[in-house]
Amino acid sequence: MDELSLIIPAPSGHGLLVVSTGDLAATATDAVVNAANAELRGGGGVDGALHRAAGPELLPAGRTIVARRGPLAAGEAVITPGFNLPARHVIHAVGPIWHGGTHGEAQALAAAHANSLRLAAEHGLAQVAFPAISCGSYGYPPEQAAPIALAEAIRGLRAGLVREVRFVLHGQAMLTVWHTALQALAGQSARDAGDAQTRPDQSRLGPTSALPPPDIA
Ligand code: AR6
Repeated sequence: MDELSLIIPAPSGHGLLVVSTGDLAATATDAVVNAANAELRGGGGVDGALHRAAGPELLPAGRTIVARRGPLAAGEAVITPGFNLPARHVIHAVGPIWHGGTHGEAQALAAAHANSLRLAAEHGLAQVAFPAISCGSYGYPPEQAAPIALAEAIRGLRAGLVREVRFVLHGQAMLTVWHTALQALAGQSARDAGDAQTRPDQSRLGPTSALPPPDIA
């Protein structure tokens, strides 16, 4: 599995950002984030994969939450147990449907990530694994989603909300997009070098040991 990781300074010690390919439904972590729909009614893509692996209890767990508080708006997130998943919890985040980029998509995508990390912190969870939210059926261009997702992950790690954020992506093409976005984010802050380092031993994707630190706070 190709994997790229970045160490992020945090209030106590450091946080770790990992970008890899893989199957989110097979990822052992404190919480996986589901790219859910507003009614938490299950679906295709990563949602379908998580429901299949979690077993039949996940659907009613989500439905109970929606019955209590109503459908989720884009950008909102709620949490359930992981049931039969290797992950202990599922954070169900609703990403925006892409309508051309002028309908608040970027703000909603950022909020979906930020709210997921806040929820993890509130539940004392240290590790969170995300898919490429909105980049499948919801049609968000991955090249535009990746910088937003990564920036929010880095922001959450810097704030010490969680200790590890992992992006588990489907396919090499998506991994390349995330990798490129990470390098671009880091490049923006090259002048502030010195407060983050890559782990070159885990980087098999290119010149990542020279990656300057992101500074997107
Ligand atoms: N592990 C990691 N990533 C995956 C997996 C997996 N097992 N399966 C798919 N992906 P999507 P969205 C990738 O469509 O765009 C559902 O029906 C996939 O290749 O799952 O937010 C929901 O119920 C893509 O890159 O989520 C909603 O109605 C990324 O995950 C709607 O789709 C996200 O694709 C949400 O659409």
